[in-house]
Amino acid sequence: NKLYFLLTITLFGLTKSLFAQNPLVTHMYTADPTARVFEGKLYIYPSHDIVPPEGTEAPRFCMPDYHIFSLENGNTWKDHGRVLDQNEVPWGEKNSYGMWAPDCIEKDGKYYYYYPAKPKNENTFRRIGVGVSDSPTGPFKWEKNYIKGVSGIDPGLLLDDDEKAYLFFGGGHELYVAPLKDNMKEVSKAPILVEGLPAGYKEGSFPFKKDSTYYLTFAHVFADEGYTIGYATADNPMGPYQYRGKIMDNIDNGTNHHSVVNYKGDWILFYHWWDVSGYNKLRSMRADYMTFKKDGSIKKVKPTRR
Ligand code: FUB
Repeated sequence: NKLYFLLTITLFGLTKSLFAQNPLVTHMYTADPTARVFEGKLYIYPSHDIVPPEGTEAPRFCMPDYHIFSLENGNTWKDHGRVLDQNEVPWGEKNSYGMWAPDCIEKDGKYYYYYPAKPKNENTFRRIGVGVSDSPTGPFKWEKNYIKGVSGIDPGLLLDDDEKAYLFFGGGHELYVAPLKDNMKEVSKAPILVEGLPAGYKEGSFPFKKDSTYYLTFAHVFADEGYTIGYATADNPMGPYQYRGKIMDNIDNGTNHHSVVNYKGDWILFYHWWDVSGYNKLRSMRADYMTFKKDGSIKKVKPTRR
């Protein structure tokens, strides 16, 4: 019995230490990690920060492409390589280094990857494109045009229990939501402003459902504190939402795009910081466990320091 107890404690400790290794990868800079569990396997769809190539006029963030990661053997993050380059976006402006936070969702055995990019021949900040694949790691077949009627950044996808999908997007202090058609490539209704978010809502949104409550997490900026992660809940995916508080205090990171998943029964918050580079435009993805209280509220997450 004593041996069994010791073994259980050890295994529990090992499992719990998976994400204590922060940042998750160090061979490249990764930001805005959207984590997803597909068929029991954990994937991350982050964006990619780089040092601006010589001669490139540095945009605010220098982001040329996307990679996909999966967790292998419970402890190794496999880089599946470049899944989309900025110059392969059919409707995108070349060399704009504007491949910001993406998301990926599965419906009926197909994987849909959503990403923002700067459109060509248009004075619009970002449009959102989509690609489809039979595998969570691609290759994806990229749609020739961006999603009509949608203009913004930070696509966040929700697939409800009734198989209806919703696209959240925005940035610039406003978040919008639109239901998607069954083809997952078009909105079925014009986007509406998400109601009930607090003053200081900044960007990003990660929608998910738990116990019939819809949760939205987002970057929330306080005048005296800077970027934090906040959350709101609703009875309906389209809102109105009610602000519930902070999940993470400011960690002096400049931005805090993140996601939440339930992996093997544990809730995990994926976020980024710049602990490798020392510069907040060269970020590194991280993860820490997150817990819910009985009333559905979320306990604040303290980032693991190495
Ligand atoms: O990484 C580029 C942008 O910064 C993201 O789209 C925002 O959410 C913020 O993290």
